[in-house]
Amino acid sequence: MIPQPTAQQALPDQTFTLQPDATIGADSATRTIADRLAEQLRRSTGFALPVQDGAGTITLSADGNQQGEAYELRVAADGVTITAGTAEGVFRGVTTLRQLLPAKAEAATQQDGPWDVAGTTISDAPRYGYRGVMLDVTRHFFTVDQVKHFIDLVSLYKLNRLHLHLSDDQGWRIQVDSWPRLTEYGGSLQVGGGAGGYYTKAEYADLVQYAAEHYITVVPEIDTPGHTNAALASYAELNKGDQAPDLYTETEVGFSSFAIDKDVTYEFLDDVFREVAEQTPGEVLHLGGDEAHSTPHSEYLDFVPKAAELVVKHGKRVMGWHEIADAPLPAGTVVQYWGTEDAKAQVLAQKAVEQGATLVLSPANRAYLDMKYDAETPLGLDWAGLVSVEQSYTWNPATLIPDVPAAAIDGVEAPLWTETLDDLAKVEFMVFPRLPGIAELGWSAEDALDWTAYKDRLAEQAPRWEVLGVNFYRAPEIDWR
Ligand code: TNX
Repeated sequence: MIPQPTAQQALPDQTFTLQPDATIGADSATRTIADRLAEQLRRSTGFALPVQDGAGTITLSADGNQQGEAYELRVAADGVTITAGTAEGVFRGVTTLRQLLPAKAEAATQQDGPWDVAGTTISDAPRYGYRGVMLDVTRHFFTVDQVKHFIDLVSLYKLNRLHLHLSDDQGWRIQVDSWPRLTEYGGSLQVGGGAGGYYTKAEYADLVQYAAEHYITVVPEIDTPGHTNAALASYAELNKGDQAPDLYTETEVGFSSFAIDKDVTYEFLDDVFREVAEQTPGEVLHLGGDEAHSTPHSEYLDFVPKAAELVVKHGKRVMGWHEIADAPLPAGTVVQYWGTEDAKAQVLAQKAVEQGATLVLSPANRAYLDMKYDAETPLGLDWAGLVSVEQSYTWNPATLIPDVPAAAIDGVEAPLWTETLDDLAKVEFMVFPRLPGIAELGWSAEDALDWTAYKDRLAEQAPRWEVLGVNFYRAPEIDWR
């Protein structure tokens, strides 16, 4: 199982077998979760699996006895119960049950039983509240259906944040009514020069809703003041010198910047942040801030507080890449660390914490899913080094950055940049099998983290990915089943 639960005990001689007459019981809070579980198990088992109020063969209940994402799962010969304080906790418990069932339970078509689960009791709760994955939909665009499929896969590992990188040099991917050329023109291309794309407001709302049904909060990122060529190409007035550049479809970074000293820049960001915030039920809006190599540093230090204030004005907490920590930050800011082991990045993380910000850890040499696994990997980049499955798993979020108190760590996030990834099969190849390890670092207790044991649990995921049609990388480090 991944992530490893907090506590698990076997119940000997208590094997549960899902039978054709089984039912699923739910309360009002867990009804939708029960419906989704039933839908999947109907497909694979062919059983009717009616969902009913109260108890069933499998019973889901949010009874208020526990907080947040914690849940209890009991599998015994007479049935399965998942209880939690919240529907979110029940949902996490259902992902555990899905991993306890035979892999063929994930199939899209009817399979033969038996549908056995060994008797067990599990009591589980996460180590960190922020367990994220980032998808860059700018370098290559991914449709709503593709992102939904991505959500299906990542939610299996109890991730609870989907950071969407929505604007960059190569494309602007979310509709903004007050600045329509951002998408009409700025969203038209992608890396390599092919057609890009963008999410209309209705499509984006659908994505946010779909994520919410998987108990995943979307963290939208509008990257500023660098990584902005698509916006600069769409509106000449955002440029120093009022000259719009051409659209950009290559993969250099660090060449673009908003005009820091123009009022229109902040009028623009006020509108953009307002419209994006309106579409964001989550409490955080990410303003980027990375690699602003074409923004003079003194101007960058002026820009960050002004942009941050606009995010706060629209009711959101600021999130940004660690470079923003050089500037004063508003209360409640979340700083995303993407350093390797370089002192400069660590100092910025420390500076963030000294200001009262909290940290989400995405160390590029560990958690970057776009790094090659080894020198032969046909996709990906290698500027942060090669990131084997072991390298991505064997680090401790609590001690990664020296002199940062454990309480300052909100959690972990694995970013996937898509310069070299133009379809979902390539995305899956880079994400699996590394993402489940990052998910485990975010969820499981520190004393449960052990590479040798993890390797075996990871190997057991392969039959599931085969059933699900996931194009995972059969890393030679793992003894795959
Ligand atoms: C750096 S990491 C970037 C991205 C690139 C990525 C490629 C960071 C905050 N910015 O713009 O896509 O490297 O690995």
